[in-house]
Amino acid sequence: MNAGDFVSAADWDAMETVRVELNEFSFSPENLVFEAGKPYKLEVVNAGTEKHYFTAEEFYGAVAFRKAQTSEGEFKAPYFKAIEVFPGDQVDLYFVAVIPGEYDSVCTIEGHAESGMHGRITVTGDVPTSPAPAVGIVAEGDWVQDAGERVSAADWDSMRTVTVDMGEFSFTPENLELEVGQPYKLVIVNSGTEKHYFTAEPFYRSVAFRKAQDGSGEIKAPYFKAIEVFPGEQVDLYLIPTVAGSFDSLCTIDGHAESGMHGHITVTGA
Ligand SMILES: [Cu+2]
Repeated sequence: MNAGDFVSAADWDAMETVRVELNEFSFSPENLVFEAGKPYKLEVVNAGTEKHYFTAEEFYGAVAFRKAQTSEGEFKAPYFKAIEVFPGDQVDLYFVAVIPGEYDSVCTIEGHAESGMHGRITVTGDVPTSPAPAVGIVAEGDWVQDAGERVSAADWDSMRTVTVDMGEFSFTPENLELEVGQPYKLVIVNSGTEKHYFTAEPFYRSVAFRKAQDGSGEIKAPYFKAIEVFPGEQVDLYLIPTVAGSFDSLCTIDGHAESGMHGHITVTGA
């Protein structure tokens, strides 16, 4: 719950980089070891020819995430549920290892684990004391708890695509109008020359997320705290609004909101 404290306290200059390669059909290396209290960048590289997952939900719940990063952008979330990497692409996970233990990693695509795509992650050392972890209960998390059911039940063939274009310094359109229960692909394009955020935390907490997707892979999380898109790149958010209301969106980079990078998301319906 206090992942932010670990991320702030960590010495990111001392970050260690660890790489895991996904292949047909193995994780290489099969076993990863991290030390509690230390910051890491885990490069999840798909060196194969098919899409693969690096899923380790219990491990993902035992670390303090700073972000996931691709060549398209950055994703901030309380934790990640699954990471899918496209062939030849890479997703980097930045975190501080927190809770010692043994965790499983697996590719959840049918038949892949059985063919060898599984591994072990060990976090060594003692539970950090300064800061000390405040461990939350996922089932009590302040987000849409039945998102999985809503995503499965939805008719994604009826999905609507809504595009927001970010530039210096505006969101176009400034106002988005969405409906409760309707599946959307929210396309966030950065057609500017600088990095920009599309941050709308209360909105993101109020929707059922299916996934975020970009050219590198797919990222699943209970919700996203912030999405950053690099210049010339694009991130797609697949989601279903569940609550009517009016929400703010903004770019959280210093000075950008004041210069015009803000907007509204209005959700109507039941
Ligand atoms: Cu900006």
